[in-house]
Amino acid sequence: MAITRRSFLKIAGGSALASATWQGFGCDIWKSAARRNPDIKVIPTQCQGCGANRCAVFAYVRNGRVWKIEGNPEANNNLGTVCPRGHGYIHELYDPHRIKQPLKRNESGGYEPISWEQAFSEISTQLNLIMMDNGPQSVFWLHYPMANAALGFRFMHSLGSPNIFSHGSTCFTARNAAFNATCGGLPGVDLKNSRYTIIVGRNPSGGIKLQQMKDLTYAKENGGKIVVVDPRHSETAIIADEWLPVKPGTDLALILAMLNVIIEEGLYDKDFVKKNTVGFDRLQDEIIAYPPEWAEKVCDIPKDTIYRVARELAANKPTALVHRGYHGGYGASYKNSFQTARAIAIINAVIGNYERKGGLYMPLRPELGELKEGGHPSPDIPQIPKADGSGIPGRYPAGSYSDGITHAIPELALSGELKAGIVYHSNPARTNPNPQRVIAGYKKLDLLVVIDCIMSETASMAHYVLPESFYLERDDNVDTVHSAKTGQLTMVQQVVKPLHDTKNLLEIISGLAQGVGIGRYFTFSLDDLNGYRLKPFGITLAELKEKGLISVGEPWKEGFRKAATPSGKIEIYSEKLDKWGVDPLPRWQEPLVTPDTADPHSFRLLHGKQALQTNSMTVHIPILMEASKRTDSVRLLMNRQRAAAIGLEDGDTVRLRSQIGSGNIRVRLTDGLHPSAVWLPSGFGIFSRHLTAVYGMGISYNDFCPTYFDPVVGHCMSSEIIVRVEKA
Ligand SMILES: Nc1nc2c(c(=O)[nH]1)N[C@H]1C(S)=C(S)[C@@H](COP(=O)(O)OP(=O)(O)OC[C@H]3O[C@@H](n4cnc5c(=O)[nH]c(N)nc54)[C@H](O)[C@@H]3O)O[C@H]1N2
Ligand SMILES: Nc1nc2c(c(=O)[nH]1)N[C@H]1C(S)=C(S)[C@@H](COP(=O)(O)OP(=O)(O)OC[C@H]3O[C@@H](n4cnc5c(=O)[nH]c(N)nc54)[C@H](O)[C@@H]3O)O[C@H]1N2
Ligand SMILES: [Mo]
Repeated sequence: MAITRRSFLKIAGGSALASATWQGFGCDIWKSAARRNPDIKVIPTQCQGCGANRCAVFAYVRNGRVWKIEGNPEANNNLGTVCPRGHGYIHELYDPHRIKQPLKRNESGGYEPISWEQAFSEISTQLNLIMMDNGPQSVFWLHYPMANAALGFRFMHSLGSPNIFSHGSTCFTARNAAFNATCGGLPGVDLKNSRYTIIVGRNPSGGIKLQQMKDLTYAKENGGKIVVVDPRHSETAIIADEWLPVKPGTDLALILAMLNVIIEEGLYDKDFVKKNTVGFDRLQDEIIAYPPEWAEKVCDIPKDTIYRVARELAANKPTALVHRGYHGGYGASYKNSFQTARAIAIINAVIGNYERKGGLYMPLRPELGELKEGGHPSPDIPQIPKADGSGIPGRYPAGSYSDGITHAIPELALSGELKAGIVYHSNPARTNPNPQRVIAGYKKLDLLVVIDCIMSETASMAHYVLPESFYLERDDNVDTVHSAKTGQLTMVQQVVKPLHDTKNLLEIISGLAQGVGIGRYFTFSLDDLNGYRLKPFGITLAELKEKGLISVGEPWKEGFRKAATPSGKIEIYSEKLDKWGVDPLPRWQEPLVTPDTADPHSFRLLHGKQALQTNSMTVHIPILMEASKRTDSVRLLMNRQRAAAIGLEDGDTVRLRSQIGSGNIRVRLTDGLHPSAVWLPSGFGIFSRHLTAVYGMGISYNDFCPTYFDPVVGHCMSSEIIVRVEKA
């Protein structure tokens, strides 16, 4: 391991000293003095430095300038903290890269500023022509699903198109579909109270979720054990009691073997299994095929470790859990990711931890009020199947209507099925696999409109670019993202007036709606909409704006009642999957590709989050990029022994080649990585020529990833990449 216990203690000791000195400066006194300063306004809002967590924060404004944000201590997702990306992201407000007015592409490929009126009029004229010739389903909408996602659905449903997409097929759709099939939704994890936590391919310290890190450290301080299963010694592994360096793509074998031990040795929760699950007996029949003796040869974790960890997990039941994961391990990574996630949902059921303290629970999402109750009827859902085949038996049966398959868009554009698209808060040219193919597809569209704050790779291809006001400049939709064991309402609230000629999403959509004949669906203001959303709780918009966060509803109570599955129980065996021709029980399945063991240059290419950057959206922010440079993090991790075998030294530049792409990067050698893989931080590889300061900085795993669709949900299998690595 790269980090020995001694060196870890040294680091930990060092930072304790640093924070003691910081306290000595009287930082808290300074902070409370700042709060009392009448020149300083403190306005609650919601950070948008990543779409995933949307932390509730307080923005500090002096002389009309925002200079910092602080975390809201009551917020479930961040518990008073802000991550480096959140601190860095406020600088985008004043960033010269921002789009300052609507832009139209000219003949020579450059952009010219136009008025909003001209943009709305020309875009709607072109949409009308395209829909007249090809039908409304030839128009698609792609968004990062934020609090305002319902507006995109409303717009598309009013037009009559079902072709709405999120980035899910590149992030989480395997996991979501598996938990939906098993327990009818995506549970939360009570890490704080768990006595024994196994985290498989999730890294809340680098793929940041602040509340989870706080909960993990709390549990650890109180004697809980943490086991991290990751081919890489991740930032979360640093605080774990145990790191299991699994062979990438084989977690399914590990979980099946743990199920084997727990079931064969009778360590499961018999009462819970009997009352609340279906199909346990069929799992019991099949699981004998997967003993730890078999699994160790597949996943590289010794059989004795598998026996011990399985027994320890069961011994702590039901106050124990296997994390529900997110992206890296099985969100959209491998051909077997759907079944890996199913096995993880099932192992939690077998130890009876659903709706138990220290286990899994369904977050208490408050039911927001709807526009239709305010006299604004919803458009009908179009009775046309989605063009990508998601949710259609025989194609991608477990795919979801609301996420779709985002990386199918370029294929559907190339085939002529999709003709026009609006992309909101998403950057598929950089975040989808196989960029050459993505660019070819998006370029073939007759009309591409991108709504962003900067000239992303995708915006740089658009016919029209519409600038949304930055989050600190706008109000947005009331949000429930913080809901966990309590329901919580938050919102993005305007902190300063827009600096440029920009609008919020509702204003942009309403502007387009008039010209395409669906204006009657958009006759409300954002304040109206938020008022309807809040109505069921008897809370006014003014109250929410003042407090920034309000908890609503009854708090969570222990006790499993009913799952939102066809049987009302947790489905260990799934009839529905069987009907679709998908394995109804998790069974071992190889990943799609395997490195060539005879070739010392052959590796699997893995990727992952780094604490300083978000997806493709922050690298151009100078303070964050500077931090990445100072920590020298634009590097490819490689196992030290494997590097030695091909004559590489730390810092050497290597050339990576896959079946679809190539690129150069410096290596960082480590003992903390499974020898079969190399690992790339996922924020770099920016190729928008408009982002001059970071153009060409680093490479992205997408440059190497072929266009794949897994057969169950159509996700992109972003870790099924083999690369040859040679000294450049
Ligand atoms: N700093 C930062 N935080 C973020 C984001 C960001 O861009 N930057 N993005 C947000 C978003 S959109 C998401 S989806 C989440 C993602 O959050 P995570 O899923 O936690 O993040 P990842 O880094 O993608 O993957 C987690 C770990 O999976 C490991 N892994 C890779 N392959 C395998 C495997 O085969 N088996 C196992 N067991 N482990 C494997 C990686 O080494 C990595 O350490 O993070 C969110 N938070
Ligand atoms: N290269 C690369 N590819 C990835 C990943 C990665 O880390 N790196 N991660 C994978 C995962 S886990 C995910 S979730 C997806 C995410 O993929 P995307 O959905 O493409 O998300 P982001 O990369 O976060 O890009 C969001 C875009 O929204 C813009 N934006 C930011 N704030 C606002 C705003 O307030 N309004 C508007 N209108 N636009 C805004 C940003 O400038 C950026 O262009 O990518 C997947 N693919
Ligand atoms: Mo994600």
